[in-house]
Amino acid sequence: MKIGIVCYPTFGGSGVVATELGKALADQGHFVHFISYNQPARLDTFTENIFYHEVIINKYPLFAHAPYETALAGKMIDIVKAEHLDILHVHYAIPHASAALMAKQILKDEGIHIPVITTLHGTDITLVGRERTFADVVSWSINNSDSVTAVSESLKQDTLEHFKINREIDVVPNFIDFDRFNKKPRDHFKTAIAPAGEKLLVHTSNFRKVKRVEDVVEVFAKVFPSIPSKLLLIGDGPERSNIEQKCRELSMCDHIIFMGKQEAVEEILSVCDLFILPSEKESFGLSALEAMACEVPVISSNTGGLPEVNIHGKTGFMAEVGDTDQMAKYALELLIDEAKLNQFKEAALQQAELFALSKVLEKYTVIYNRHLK
Ligand code: GMT
Repeated sequence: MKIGIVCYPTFGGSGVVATELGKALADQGHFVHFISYNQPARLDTFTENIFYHEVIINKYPLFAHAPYETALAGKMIDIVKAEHLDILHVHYAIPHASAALMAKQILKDEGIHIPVITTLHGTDITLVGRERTFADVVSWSINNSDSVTAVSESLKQDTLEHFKINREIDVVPNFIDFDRFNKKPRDHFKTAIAPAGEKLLVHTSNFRKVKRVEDVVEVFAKVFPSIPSKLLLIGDGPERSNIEQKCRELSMCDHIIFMGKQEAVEEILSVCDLFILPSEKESFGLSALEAMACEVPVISSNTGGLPEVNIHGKTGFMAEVGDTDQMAKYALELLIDEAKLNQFKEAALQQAELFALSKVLEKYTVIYNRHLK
């Protein structure tokens, strides 16, 4: 198959899932063409059947805002025709789905049929997509795609509840590549970060408001007096200075390490004891799954698709959004009881195995095959 994948090129979850999916499809022998405004962050090695096509918008004095959607549709048309693509798989509804449908319509007028698969990832439905300016376009794009997938049952229900949807949505969960995400023996690294054997709590995200990273700091500040520990914050983003301020207010700066954006996040996860994800909204929580694959239990909020990933009382615990007291209690329950912590670590790995790449890849190829002539 020749597959066009449209995604955001950033470290954000939808871009990561799209890129890893493309790489896995290429491993199976398919030809994969990525279309985006930058080279996807995880597309970092040369593979002979993976191609990257950049969407470039020339500056023009009239453009207060660059017309990305039009440029993207134009690029899709060009690549579908030049590379004889069989399918376009777009990740994140805005503006990828509507741009793909514009491309589809234009190609149809030229006698070319191209099926469009749209994968909904989260904030395209639960946050930004709901804004009045976007909602009707999102509904239309969902209704007119050839297939639509959502990364969790919760996201599917959210979509049906908040948009005018008149079609089926398939749930295809996010996945984990165990070749990369597994617990690695990195004792030297652990000794360097936690020389006195401190417990390591960790959080990774893009530091957007929706992630509530300040709650992570609060949870840590409530755990710290009872157990020698450190907090590792991986990532960066718009809330960084507010988070730093929170660390200062709580006098926790000496025990919290801002690690910035890290490529080899699995190396760091491998030496950690507990992953904290207190998001306001989270359609799936890929970062939690990555932690679990590295045998790190999760303390999360009970929101969106998180209960489908983090099993309360087994792979970690969940508390209501903002309830940092309860999250800290749960964290301590595990951190002070080594046997219980180890039991949760094992269960986290077992749960992550349900989302192994091979199982999920199959679901996408079944959907693609539905639309091939
Ligand atoms: O969570 C983010 O900030 C990134 C965002 C994205 O669209 O890139 O992630 C969303 O998609 C991920 C992959 O499907 C999911 O694992 C995340 O839960 C989801 N984020 C939210 O719903 C807030």
